[in-house]
Amino acid sequence: MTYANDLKKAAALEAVKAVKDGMVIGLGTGSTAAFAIEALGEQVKQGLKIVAVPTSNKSADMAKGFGIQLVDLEMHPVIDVTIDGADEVERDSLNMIKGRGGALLREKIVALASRQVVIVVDDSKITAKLGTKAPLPVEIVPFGWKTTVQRLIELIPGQSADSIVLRRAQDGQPFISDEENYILDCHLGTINDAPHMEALISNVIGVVGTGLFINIASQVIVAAPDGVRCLSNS
Ligand code: A5P
Repeated sequence: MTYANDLKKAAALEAVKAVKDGMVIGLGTGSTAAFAIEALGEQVKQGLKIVAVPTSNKSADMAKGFGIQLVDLEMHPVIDVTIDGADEVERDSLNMIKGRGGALLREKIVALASRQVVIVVDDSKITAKLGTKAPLPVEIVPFGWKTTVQRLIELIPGQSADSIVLRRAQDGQPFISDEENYILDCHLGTINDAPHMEALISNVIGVVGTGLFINIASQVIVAAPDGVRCLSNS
């Protein structure tokens, strides 16, 4: 295991301490959340009784492999605890950019249905301002996608065709999300007012959701070389 993976695992193991018998758990997506799914799988084998709502087909497959019972939001509209990763976390606000793994839409739906959202990251993800480490993913419907890109370029100051890029799969075809949409990676630079940017982009016709998660994290567990710490707004 690499050192980076050691940190991700340390954060994930701290997060799963919040999980108790009888809970409905939201399962995040990405390499850090995967460590949490694995740890929960081990606890389920030891007798932990939970049901879980996955945020992606990939996490669903992984959870099934570990013997975790999956349910959906129709059966369980309120989730007790969701454990998920992030691409960037703003230190003071705990606002985030998510969606590098393409699961931003389901991740946001699950997070907003959760009483508690525990984010697990290594310390490389912590930033003073969003937009400095990761592009902002924006999920859009495929129909008329170039028109949607043009609207975004016109709407967001300083943007061009080079800064708003259609995500592509390895074969060069457009990347398709689990909800069968396209994803734009928006290289906006520093986002000074994340709530305003979220409102601006969300209002564009064709946009299904953005990777800006505003006031959603309950706590952020950060693993660093000198130990694991918990950031919280409350
Ligand atoms: C998935 O769509 C993302 O939101 C992930 O949660 C995010 O990319 C973090 O992934 P890693 O833990 O692999 O960095």
